Amino acid sequence: MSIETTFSIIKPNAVKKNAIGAIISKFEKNGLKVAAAKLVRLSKAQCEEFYAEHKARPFFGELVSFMTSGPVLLMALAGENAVTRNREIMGATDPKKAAPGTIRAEWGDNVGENAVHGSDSAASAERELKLFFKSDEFVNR
Ligand code: 3AN
Repeated sequence: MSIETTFSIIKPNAVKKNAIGAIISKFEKNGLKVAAAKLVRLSKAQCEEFYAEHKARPFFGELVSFMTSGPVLLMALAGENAVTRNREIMGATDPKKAAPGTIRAEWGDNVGENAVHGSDSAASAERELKLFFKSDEFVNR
């Protein structure tokens, strides 16, 4: 059994829909626990650093502007194979292609405004968690 911690963001469109509770409930029902959480409004600089690998992509400006458009919930999610499990619960990047019952199928609007972010590997999770949480903000339970 491999217990991991991954990084998750409930994006501005899902926060606006008042879906924070319903989305966390999906994670909890599927074996993930919230180990840290904060509701914040990200700055442009924070988003640009977070999405640095997408800097050259044509949608970068749109992505940063959307992610700074309203509050987001930043979370650390812990559980068995948390990185992969979180990606399964989120569904495909494009909500139109996301499997029924996944978060993006239910609350995503389009490929940019797709309700949630989740780290794509253990290495990304480590980098992303460090960007937004200090070590004393995690709770083991
Ligand atoms: P994922 O978040 O599923 O790992 P990536 O890494 O391909 O997907 O994309 C990172 C983020 O960039 C996505 N969450 C999405 O919000 C945004 N994005 C990806 N493709 C597009 C696109 N064609 N137009 C607008 N935003 C996009």
